[in-house]
Amino acid sequence: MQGVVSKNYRELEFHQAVLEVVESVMPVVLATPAYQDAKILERLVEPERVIMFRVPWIDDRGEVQINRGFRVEMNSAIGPYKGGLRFHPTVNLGVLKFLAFEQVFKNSLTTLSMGGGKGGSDFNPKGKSDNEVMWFCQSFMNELFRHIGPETDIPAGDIGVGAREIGYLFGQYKRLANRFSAVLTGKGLEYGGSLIRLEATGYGAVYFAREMLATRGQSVEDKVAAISGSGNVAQHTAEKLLQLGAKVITLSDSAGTIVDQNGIDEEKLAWVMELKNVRRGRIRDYAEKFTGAKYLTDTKPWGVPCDLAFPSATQNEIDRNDAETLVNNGCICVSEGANMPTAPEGVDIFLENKILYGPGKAANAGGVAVSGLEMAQNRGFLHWPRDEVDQRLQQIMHAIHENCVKYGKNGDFVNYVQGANVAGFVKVADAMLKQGVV
Ligand code: NDP
Ligand code: 2IT
Repeated sequence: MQGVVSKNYRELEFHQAVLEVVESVMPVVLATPAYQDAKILERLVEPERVIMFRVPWIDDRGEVQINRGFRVEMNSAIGPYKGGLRFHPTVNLGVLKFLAFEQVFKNSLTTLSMGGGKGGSDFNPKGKSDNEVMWFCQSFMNELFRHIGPETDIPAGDIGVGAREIGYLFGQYKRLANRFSAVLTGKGLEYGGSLIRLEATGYGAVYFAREMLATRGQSVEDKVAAISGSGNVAQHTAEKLLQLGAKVITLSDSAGTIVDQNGIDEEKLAWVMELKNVRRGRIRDYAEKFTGAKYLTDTKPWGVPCDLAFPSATQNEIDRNDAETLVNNGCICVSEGANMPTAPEGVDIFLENKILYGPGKAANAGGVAVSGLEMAQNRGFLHWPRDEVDQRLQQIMHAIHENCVKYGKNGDFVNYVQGANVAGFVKVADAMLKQGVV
């Protein structure tokens, strides 16, 4: 860890992600001399390649703007680099290295053949016109296109990159490469996208919660759920929870939280989707639209009593206090739609209190898993029906849960952090061993 900290100066999120994995897998590494001789851990923390580039573009007023673009190609031991693109002002190399590192183990858990990568830019899509977003995406792809390919590196969406951005990125790739290839996932259904990819991360996080609850003879039905965020993952977590009979009482964005003790039903959720995906508005409007709902400025949802929590916004959104509040208010299950949303001190609280805690690399793996299914369909020139993709997603989330139990069971308690880290690690480490020092 000392080496990681000094060599990756000030990349705090990257240190955090590495430390958590190292703590989990150390007993396995110590028990396996071959891993030590081959310096598997030392190699895992060094990206195979990092690409960093200038993204110049011209805004609607004619002013030149410059952003920074990145792609972190972390590990390709078990498949081509795979992982999303994030467009958000907080994006920097350290954040993308943490996300790429997490992606390596997450993708390993999916049971599919995908290595780990992540990319993005400090571009802020908020308040930009569709044209500005298009110019930016085209300029971003002008450099990225030479580094990606269906057998090399296949990006997808993440924060700030949804259907609109993937469309513009795909269009520019196709134009530059003169090839209609499966180089991105999350594509529109008209041009090679898969049914259920849009919904997959949120649905998967609920399926994972269902698996965890079943180990204690419980179900999602009639439970009260708090969700953070109001983007892709939060919306489809809410949708699946409603289908399974839970009551959803919160959503949020970076400015605050709405609490609706009457429940956010299908109709209200459809309104939120239109607000967020079409009008690109703020969640605070919900409280003005629906009587009985309140808006809490600058507040996260974790103070609202709930049975189930689905952090679905961003990293480190649950600190020690939030975790204590959740547990003290009776929360029995946390399933992470976001990547690393719980700070290490919060994770300790969940584990000490032995609640059902599903870390992001297991609980939100449904998104990238269906990306893998999109790639499989593209390879076969096929388009599977909605039910078939959904069934496969449920099977994958079940398999991930089983694997976490296999490596994380300790007496009658399952430590899903340990389970996910060790299960994800072993497959990648064994592949690296077999491929020699590369
Ligand atoms: P979206 O851009 O669709 O939505 C992001 C949501 O999170 C918005 O409500 C946004 O609020 C909020 N948010 C973003 N940054 C912050 C912040 N710093 N503080 C508070 N709230 C914030 O992204 P997704 O729903 O796709 O992603 C959400 C999380 O899920 C991320 O952690 C992502 O890495 C993870 N994830 C996504 C997958 C996918 O398939 N899309 C797959 C697996 C994980 P605001 O509008 O105010 O910015
Ligand atoms: O964090 C993630 O797993 C994603 N943003 C989805 C990645 C993908 O390639 O679908």
